Parts: sequence; C-alpha cells; structure tokens
Amino acid sequence: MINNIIFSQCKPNVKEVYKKIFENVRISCDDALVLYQDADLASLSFMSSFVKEKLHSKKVYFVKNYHIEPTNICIHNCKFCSFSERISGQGWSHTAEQMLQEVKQLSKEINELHIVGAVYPDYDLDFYCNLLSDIKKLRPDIHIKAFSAVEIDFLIKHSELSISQTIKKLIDAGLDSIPGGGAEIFDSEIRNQICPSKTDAKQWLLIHEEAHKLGLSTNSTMLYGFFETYEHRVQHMNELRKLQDITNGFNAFIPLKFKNSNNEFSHIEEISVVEEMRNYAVARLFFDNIPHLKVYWPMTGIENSLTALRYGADDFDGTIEESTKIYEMAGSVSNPSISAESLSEMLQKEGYVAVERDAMYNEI
Ligand code: V47
Repeated sequence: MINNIIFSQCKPNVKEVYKKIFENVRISCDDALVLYQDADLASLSFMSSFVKEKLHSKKVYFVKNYHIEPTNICIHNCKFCSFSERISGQGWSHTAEQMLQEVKQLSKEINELHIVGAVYPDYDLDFYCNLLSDIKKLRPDIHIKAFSAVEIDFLIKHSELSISQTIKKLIDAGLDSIPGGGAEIFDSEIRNQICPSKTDAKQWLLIHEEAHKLGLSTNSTMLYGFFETYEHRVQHMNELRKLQDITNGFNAFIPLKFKNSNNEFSHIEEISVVEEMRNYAVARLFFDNIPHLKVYWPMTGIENSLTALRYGADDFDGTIEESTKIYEMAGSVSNPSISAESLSEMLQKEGYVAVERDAMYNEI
C-alpha cells in the first residue's frame, strides 16, 4: 500500500531504475543521474532504506574512537579547507611525545585511533613509522586508522620509495587501515579549481588499490556541494565502484557535504539538507559493492545525521571524545563528543538497533 502510494508519484524513468534495484540489477551511471535529477525524496528514502535493511536490517553501527590531528601546517592550498594554519592563523604541530601522551590518557574502551592531519614536510616516513610503533607499544590492542592517501603520497615522494614499499613500512610499524580523506572530487578540472596542488585522482586511487592488495581495508569519501555537477559526483562514485569490483577493500563510503565557514569558498552557499539526503540515498543505491554508508555526525550534526539514517546510512562513526577540530573550524559541531550510552539510547529511540563495532565492523 505504502509502496503504491510512493511509486505512483514517481516519474517513469525513475520507476525503471527502482525496478532494477528490486531485481538486484546494478544501476548504471545514467541511472544514478536519473535519481539525482528526477527522483522525489519520499521514494529515495523508501528505496535506500530497503537496500540498507537488506544489508544491515535495523542495525546502526558506531565505534568508540578518538582522533589525533598531528598538525595543521600544510604544503597544500585547498580552497575548501578551514583547518589549515594558513586560514586559521593558528598553527600547531604536535611532537611525537605529545601525541603519545594523548594515547596514554585514552580510556581502555577506545578501540579505534584515527590519525589525520596535514602534509607537513617535517613529518616524514620515519617519524610516522616511529609514532605508529610507539603507539602500538602503549596500546597493542588499538586499531590505528591513519593518514589519508594525500599524506601517504607525500611520504612516498619524500622517501623515494614505491607506493607498495611505503605502505608496507607503515603496516610493519602498526598501520591497520586507511581513512577515506583527500578524495574530494576526482574530475581533474574541478580538482584543479578546488585543490590545485593536491595528489591527483589517479594517485589517490592507486594508493588505495595498493593498500587493498597489501591486505589493508580503507574508506572512501566524496566532498560535494560546492559547484560540481551531478555528473561529476556520479563519475567520482563510479571510479570508486570500479576499484571496489577489483579489490573489495573499501569498508565505507562517506559523503562529505561542503561547509563554508572560514575558508576561501565562504562565498559559496551550502546546499540544502534535502540535497544532502538525496546524495546519501543515491550513494546507497549506486554502491552495490561497498557495505557501509557512513554519516560523519561531527560534520553533519546530530539531527541531520539521524535523518541520513532514513536515506541509506548505517554507520554513525563514533564517540570522538572532543578530539577533532577539522569540522568545528569549517562551521560544524563544536567539541564533538557523545557517550556510547547516549548514542545507543538516541538510536534506539529512532527505532534502530544500535550496534557497537570495532574498526573492521565486527560487532562488539
Ligand atoms: O578530505 C575538508 C573534507 C576530509 C571541508 O575514513 C571538508 O573514517 C566539508 O576524510 N567542508 C577529511 N568537508 C575528513 C575525512 C574523514 C572524516 C571522518 C571519518 C573518515 C573515515 C574520514 O574532510 C577532507 C575533505 O574532503 N573537508 N574541509 C569543508 N570545509
């Protein structure tokens, strides 16, 4: 009955795409464009929830995690960045000792450490390998998800080793997985406008491919909602889907809506929540091969993150413990932190089964 009401309002081209999804047929890039352009929000919510529940039933995952941001001093000049010292005027570069001190103070319950900062030439491969192995000495049990492909690209070039040799060294020192940052938008023209000096799409994808081949899981992201087109978003997601077909190494896709506070793109208006939800839903329907769709609540805000769970998201990221500044500086949640208890209670109230996971999505 509800189906009929929802589908009776859909345009014929949208119904054709939904038919494919019901029949377990992969949707094409053109189909994804149809959804972006012509699908109404009610049917997108219905369909993305249908797919999400087939994969994860009513479960919503979260992890007890902590972020370390080693530095915000960066050789790159990304126009959307609010985090860099260049923009904020407040630079920091923590010493290894300071970061180890943070790790010493962590509760035993934290099981994922997310380490991402900026590309700072003083921090080379040896520095990060020593940091990783010292962290593991303190906390052999903790999963270290660290360094975006952009930071790894710098380590590769600076050390003059191959991609594979560099990642192997990081793994030997204690790296367990790689986060999804730095992907931005793969289209080269757009990329040149938003982050001209940054690692290009080909290298970002090669680094993730090599990591997957070496047995590491990684995440994937897309920064969207400035002046890219739907075609650019679909092309970006298609590159990720193609790589996943080969390696199956991506755990999650994380859409990151552009936030406009305190950066060189502050004149660009942020897209609406409706557009944001449309994007979660299309991503869930497009990625038939990436298991998790993460809503990163410190960026999206709690309310909108709960809404995103009705548009295909199944992973709420983590407890964070006030440990990240990246999104606060771009105008999002200040000092983000939520206890596992509050998170579970909140998710349960919304009708979900809150599931604490480890970094590899094993249920705890
Ligand atoms: O690559 C930077 C984005 C990313 C802005 O893998 C912005 O689990 C919006 O990748 N507006 C870094 N987005 C963060 C990231 C991440 C976060 C949480 C979890 C994981 C994971 C990965 O943040 C950057 C860029 O795409 N970003 N500035 C901004 N103004």
